[in-house]
Amino acid sequence: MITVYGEGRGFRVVWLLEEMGLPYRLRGVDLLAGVENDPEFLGLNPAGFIPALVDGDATMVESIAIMEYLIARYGPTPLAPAPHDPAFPAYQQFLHLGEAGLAASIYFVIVSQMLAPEGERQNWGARKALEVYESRLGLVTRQLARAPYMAGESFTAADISVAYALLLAHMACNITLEGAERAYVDRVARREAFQRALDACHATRGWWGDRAPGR
Ligand SMILES: N[C@@H](CCC(=O)N[C@@H](CS)C(=O)NCC(=O)O)C(=O)O
Repeated sequence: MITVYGEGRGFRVVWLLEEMGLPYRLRGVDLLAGVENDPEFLGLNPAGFIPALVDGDATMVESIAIMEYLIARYGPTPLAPAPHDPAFPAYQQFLHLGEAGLAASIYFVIVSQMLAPEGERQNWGARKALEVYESRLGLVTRQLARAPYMAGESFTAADISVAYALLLAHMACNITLEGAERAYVDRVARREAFQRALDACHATRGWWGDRAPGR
């Protein structure tokens, strides 16, 4: 049985598992309660961040790497175009841009706003991270002017990567979703697998509340 540890970016992994129809178990990890109180999880990921995945003998971290593993191990799936497919370069680019360009940047804006001591909330690093997020978002906006999804005409795992980052920025940072981005997030969130993932991810659902798309 596949076990996903922790929500946060683990929502991407759960969403992918729902899209692929793979059975899994979600085991919560409460970072706010202090990961040092969760020795079982620290045994899997001594660095203490979520999500982690355990599948038989395989233990992994990094949500995008985990998605690539699941696709390679349990695919093929239409969620990932093959390398010779003309959609593949855009797929690969946006799969990674969703984390490396978008979520990883906005995360430091969020933790600065929510967790930094009062006098350190407005800092150069957080402002730069927001600038990086906004510049990478420009690539998403340009793609949405050309096609309904990140890889073109079909929904793929690149949309799981990018749409999660847009939702994270919206929910945690009040970055308004407008126009094509709003329509895009609403479109992917109407997928049954997204709604099943939201049902499974209690912490995410509790956090997003009524603002969760499709609720
Ligand atoms: N690039 C990683 C980011 C993981 C990450 O930063 N997770 C956050 C919550 S969503 C976390 O665990 N933060 C606590 C920490 O980094 O110590 C991924 O995509 O899985």
